Amino acid sequence: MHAARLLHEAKSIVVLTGAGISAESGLATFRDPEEGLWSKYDPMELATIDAFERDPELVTRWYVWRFARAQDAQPNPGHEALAQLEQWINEQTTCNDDRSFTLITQNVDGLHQRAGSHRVIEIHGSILRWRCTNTGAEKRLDELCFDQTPVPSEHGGIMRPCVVWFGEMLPEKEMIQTQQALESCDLFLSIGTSGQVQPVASFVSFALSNGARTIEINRDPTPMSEAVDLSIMGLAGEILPRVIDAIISFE
Ligand code: BV8
Repeated sequence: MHAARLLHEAKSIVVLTGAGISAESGLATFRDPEEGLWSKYDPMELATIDAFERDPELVTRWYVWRFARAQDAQPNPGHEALAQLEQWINEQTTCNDDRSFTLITQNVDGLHQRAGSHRVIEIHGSILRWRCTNTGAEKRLDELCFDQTPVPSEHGGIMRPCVVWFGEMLPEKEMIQTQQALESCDLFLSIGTSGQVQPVASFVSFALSNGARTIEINRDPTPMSEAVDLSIMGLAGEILPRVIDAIISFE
């Protein structure tokens, strides 16, 4: 498989994932319609500071519901394959064969870490961490009580999820880590993202301009499908395990 050969030869791999990699864990993506209570709400409208300021109770309840779904979900073979790839690269890295692996995710569900991935940059934050709107003091979600929503903080504010909402800047530390990884990568693999949200959607162009080879694995065509070296249409949970098995079989 061509993708496996490119990944096997790469020295510095950057993987970008979007909501599509969690779809086979049963978590709705931003563009596939949700069922039930939340189907009448547009995630693009709810994931904003304006929505939170307008109706903090509704937005808090939405994130509590999304967290409960994420907690009940299990990492799928796509998540597990990426954790296996990171482990394989770490095993290949010796003193004279310096390889690196970086996983940048737009997802806030924590499934990559639960699958065993370690070097994960949560470029849009995480619903597992919440912070006070007054002081920024953070607490883990399991330290909070959601009997009352929005959740009052100990500092006279209310608690919000540590996610990046539309209209908010991306976290500086994660952006610096991302830029460093993109500058040095020789292979960029995009999985399960529609490539609609900036600035993340521009990462592939940045990698291309730095001479990296580029692969996309996605259920549907995206704006990057024409630009990448290899665009593979299909389900991440089916394709990624086959790619990783092929890489390891090259040895
Ligand atoms: C910023 C965290 C600077 C929260 C998210 C006007 C005013 C303000 C800003 C803007 C503006 N106009 C444009 C902008 C910039 C804006 C933006 O890009 N808007 C878009 C809508 C045009 N971006 C921002 O605001 C960013 N900040 O620019 O700061 C600034 C500041 C002020 C003013 C101007 C500029 C912040 C963006 C971050 C928002 N937060 N998430 C939460 O999760 O609740 S975004 C959220 O949506 C996700 O994190 C992700 O990034 C995005 C959803 O995209 P995907 O993950 O790709 O999911 P999607 O459903 O779209 O696609 C899934 C794909 O998977 C599909 O292609 C499908 O085919 C595929 N798939 C499905 N199943 C499978 C599969 N593939 C493989 N296997 C499967 N089984």
